[in-house]
Amino acid sequence: MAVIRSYIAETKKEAFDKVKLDLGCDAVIISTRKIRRKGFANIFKKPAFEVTAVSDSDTPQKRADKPQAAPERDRRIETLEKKITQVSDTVGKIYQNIDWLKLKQITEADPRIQKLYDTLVGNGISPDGADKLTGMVLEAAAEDEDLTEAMTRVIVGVLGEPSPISLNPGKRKVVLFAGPTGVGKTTTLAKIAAGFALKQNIKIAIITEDTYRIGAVEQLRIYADILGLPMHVVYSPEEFLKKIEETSDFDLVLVDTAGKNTDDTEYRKTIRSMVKCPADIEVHLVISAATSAANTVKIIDSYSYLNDYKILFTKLDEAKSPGLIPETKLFASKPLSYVTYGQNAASDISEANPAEIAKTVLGLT
Ligand SMILES: Nc1nc2c(ncn2[C@@H]2O[C@H](COP(=O)(O)OP(=O)(O)OP(=O)(O)O)[C@@H](O)[C@H]2O)c(=O)[nH]1
Ligand SMILES: [Mg+2]
Repeated sequence: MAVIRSYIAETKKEAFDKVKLDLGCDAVIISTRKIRRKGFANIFKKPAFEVTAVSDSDTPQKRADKPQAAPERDRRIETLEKKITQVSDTVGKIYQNIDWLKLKQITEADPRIQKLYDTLVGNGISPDGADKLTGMVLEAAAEDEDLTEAMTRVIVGVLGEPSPISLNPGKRKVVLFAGPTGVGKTTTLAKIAAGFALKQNIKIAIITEDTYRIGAVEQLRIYADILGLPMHVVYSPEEFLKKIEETSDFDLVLVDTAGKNTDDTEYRKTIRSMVKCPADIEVHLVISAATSAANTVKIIDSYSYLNDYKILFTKLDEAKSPGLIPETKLFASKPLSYVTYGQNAASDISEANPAEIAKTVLGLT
């Protein structure tokens, strides 16, 4: 019975050698072609060669070519032959299961995917992040779809639905800003307070537990005075609870926290006890967009003790690109709230806009 098998190798010669080894010198080559191996890791590799050959299994070359040998050697060769046949059968099965249509798309998409990858990396996404995003595009892109459009769609999807502060009439909302030192927690709180105070007729109060840094209370008091808002300083979780009770008739209570190393166990304890208070507290984790991806992973890790929070990116004006935002969203499932891009207290803040972020990251703006 005739046997038809395919062999894949880096070069044509290697593929021919495999044919000879497995089917013998009598095997007839019926096709050779360049292929790309499946798997995203192989996209940028050189194409491989696939050679398909046919042979009469009743007259294996192996036996004809074989020099007369001792029975022991024959036995070992036979075992080896069996093993090779098994391996080549397995390879054949794998080959049959390859999604050729997908592979064709990948092959055709190569230069465009490479270009997208370069753009992402050039705009602050790590090689790993760019790998993930381009991989997602290959999965998500419809046939003939423009890949930049598909990538925009993928990034918008990764960024998810933004979740800025929303107020329910008659229900007070407490919003707490946490995050590493100097990222802009206090300034952002003032920006948000200003935005709500100017646009809506609502009662706002400010609470700060940042009695740690010199000048922190004064800094916030200046903002509170300008906006005409009451401000309370608390020195312990108990005092915080008391103030939360006292501000129950407010619409929005904004809480500032001290900037400390996020690994600081005391800081963790403080935030945890504040969040545990009976009022429903919405935490916004403030991260500077100029932070490195590696440090952001650490920051997100150090907040894993909180079930729920939103991520707020500051200092986009200081970052080369908003690449850190989709990068972060690849490993942190929390929703985005706001982005800030300057030191002006009343402006330089807006709700996170996924389409805009995606366009900037793709160099389309
Ligand atoms: N360029 C730029 N600077 C900002 C932005 N937001 C805040 N800043 C500046 O960053 C510095 C620190 O801001 P703060 O609001 O004090 O930061 P913080 O997180 O409260 O700091 P700590 O309380 O000390 O942890 C200030 O000089 C702010 O003006 C921003 O979006 N862009
Ligand atoms: Mg502060």
